[in-house]
Amino acid sequence: MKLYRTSKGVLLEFEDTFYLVHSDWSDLINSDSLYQECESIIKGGEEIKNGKEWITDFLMKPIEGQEIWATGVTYFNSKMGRQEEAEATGGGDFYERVYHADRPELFFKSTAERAVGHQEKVAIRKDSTWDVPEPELTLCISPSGKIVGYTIGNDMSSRSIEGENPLYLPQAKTYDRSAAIGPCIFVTDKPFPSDAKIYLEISRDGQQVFEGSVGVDQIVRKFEDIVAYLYSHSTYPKGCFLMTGTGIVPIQPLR
Ligand code: DO4
Ligand code: MG
Repeated sequence: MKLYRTSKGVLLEFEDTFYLVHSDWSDLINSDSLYQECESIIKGGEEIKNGKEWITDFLMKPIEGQEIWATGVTYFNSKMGRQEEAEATGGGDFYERVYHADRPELFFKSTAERAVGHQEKVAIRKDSTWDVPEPELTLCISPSGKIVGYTIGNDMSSRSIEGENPLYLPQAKTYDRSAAIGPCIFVTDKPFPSDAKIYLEISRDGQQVFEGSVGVDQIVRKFEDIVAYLYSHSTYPKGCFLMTGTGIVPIQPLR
């Protein structure tokens, strides 16, 4: 089941049919029983015939006041890429250590206001010479710490700033339009499909300059463990989104 936030109202898509949802977006995605609520919306049967048009023409980012957090170095590829680049500046060891440690890397990524939605433009810093998109499975987490849904996130990163010194990470990661999220929230009562794959294609002027893919089963941590660290000494009254790290690392600066 997929939930979309549009300027005409909230829509639930199930088996190619769209249903109107009468709840406020944040109240809805903050519910610990989101899956059951979606089931009753379908039973209610208020179908919207031109739902496809709503999600094409009136789509909004699926986030209102939630914070976006991110974890990293959760895939071997990310650990290796960053380790190599930080070796020159003496920071390589941190990535090796965090990859194996109990405590995950967690960093604040974005407020809802700074983030953009599906097919909106992200930004590249003017003071950066190497920039990559990081396509990441993103968890939608309720205020109680329950994972209620999933979406797609782009953790845009300045690799040149991050590579210069790990202490520059907040500047490499957090700036206006550095996070993209959406298009929808995928709701399931089963564990996230372990055979799901993430694909990335980068094109310049219509020419493909990079493509890559990774299976989400390559993540070395359990989602619940990362969420436990995130929620251990912080509250999220409006819920929160958590990007789960990238496994696709373009190695060359692309021009
Ligand atoms: O430690 C740097 C950031 C890691 C990251 O964003 C990722 O692995 O996705
Ligand atoms: Mg990342």
